[in-house]
Amino acid sequence: MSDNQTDIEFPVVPERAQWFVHDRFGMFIHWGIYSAIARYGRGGLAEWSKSLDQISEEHYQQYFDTFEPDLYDPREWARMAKAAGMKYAVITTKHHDGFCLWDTQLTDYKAPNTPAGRDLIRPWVEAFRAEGLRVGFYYSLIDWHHPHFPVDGLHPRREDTALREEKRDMAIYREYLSGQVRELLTNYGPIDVLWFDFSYPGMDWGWARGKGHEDWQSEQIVELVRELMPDVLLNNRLDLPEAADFITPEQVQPRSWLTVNGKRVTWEACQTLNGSWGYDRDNTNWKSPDLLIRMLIESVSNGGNMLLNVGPTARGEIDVHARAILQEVGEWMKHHGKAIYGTTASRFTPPPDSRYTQRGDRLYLHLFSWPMGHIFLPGLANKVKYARFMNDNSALHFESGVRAGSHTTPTDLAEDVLTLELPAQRPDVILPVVELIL
Ligand code: H79
Repeated sequence: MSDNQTDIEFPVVPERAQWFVHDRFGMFIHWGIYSAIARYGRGGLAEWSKSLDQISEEHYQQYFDTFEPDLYDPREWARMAKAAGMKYAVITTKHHDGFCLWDTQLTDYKAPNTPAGRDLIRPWVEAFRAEGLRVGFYYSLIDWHHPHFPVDGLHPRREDTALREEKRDMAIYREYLSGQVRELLTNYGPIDVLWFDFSYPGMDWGWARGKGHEDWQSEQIVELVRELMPDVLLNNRLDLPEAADFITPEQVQPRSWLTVNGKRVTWEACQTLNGSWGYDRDNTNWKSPDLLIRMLIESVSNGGNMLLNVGPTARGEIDVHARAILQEVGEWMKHHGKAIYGTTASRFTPPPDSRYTQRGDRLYLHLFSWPMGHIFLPGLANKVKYARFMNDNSALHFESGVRAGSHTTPTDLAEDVLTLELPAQRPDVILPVVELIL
């Protein structure tokens, strides 16, 4: 195309999801009694320890009996999330081990019965709302504790299970599941996101197969959810694509706008700081703030969100490493948040080693590398009114066309190029961004 605009068809975002595609950046929180195991599991999934290490119910009980999160201060978590530039948060109300952080009436396997002695979700919701953040509940469909959750290949200690497989009745578990969803959507005020995890009908162990929408009876869950909270955003892990408000690539970084049946959809990449969701003491695979910021930009420049996880310790703290990373990300977001919030993919094609995000007449050029002297922006000749760095609003000079005397000019540069001059000194920020006013 002559103006170098690619032919992006932007999906129509339903009213209830508009805040979500505006806010772009959220905090995922994985916290439970597995946080005390803190063990570098296979694949780094410390929260999977019970299954990965085949821990018996009896052995696992010690983490329940000693759960003493004396430093738990959700207001501090909320302040950290906000300072990092995050606009919403999603917490594990129950993970696969079946332990519940709230005061559910449907099981004794809950925080109030540990030394914690109270509902840990209520103050969390209050704290995050008080900081102006939207709140979401993660809820595990999988449950390795419930006596009627049918045993499969992911289940720990198959031979240990109190109720033999043939005595397990999925209908009883389904009642429990919907009862808990009802509690979560009834007792904590309006909830913005409901994040179910996960369906696995493709997994087949011969003697058992993974569970999907027929097992959960997902249609009924969706019906209940919509009756109780019409505007809550539902993720796509109920194995019922048509009910999903957004899709959830996990620990992968999409590099194009994700589609379902050929149509662009709302999506959110969930990512870890170090490969583990639950706190993982001996894990040192920390991603740098620089990499995390690139991942965020990669998501937003392709029309997606990023949900970045922290795994608080069993004392209830976000540990020093995670805290330091969040602080640096927040420092960048303070200056560059305008290039993230309310922006999406651009129709313009960015030059090599850079990305565009755009909101109306504001086009943001994220410079993943630092070219010498100038950079050519295809398709932008005579389209830019003003250009500046975001960190200090310092103006940048530009010219339509290829600037005379720029020796690196490739011969095939189109006439519609804009030459943007860059100083020799790269701005002292993790990742420099130029704001172009069209
Ligand atoms: O809650 C976090 C994870 O614990 C959960 N989803 C995020 C948000 C999750 N982890 N892995 N999965 C979902 C996908 C399943 C991966 C598996 Fe495996 C591959 C299950 C069996 C093979 C990893 C390796 C877990 C067990 C063995």
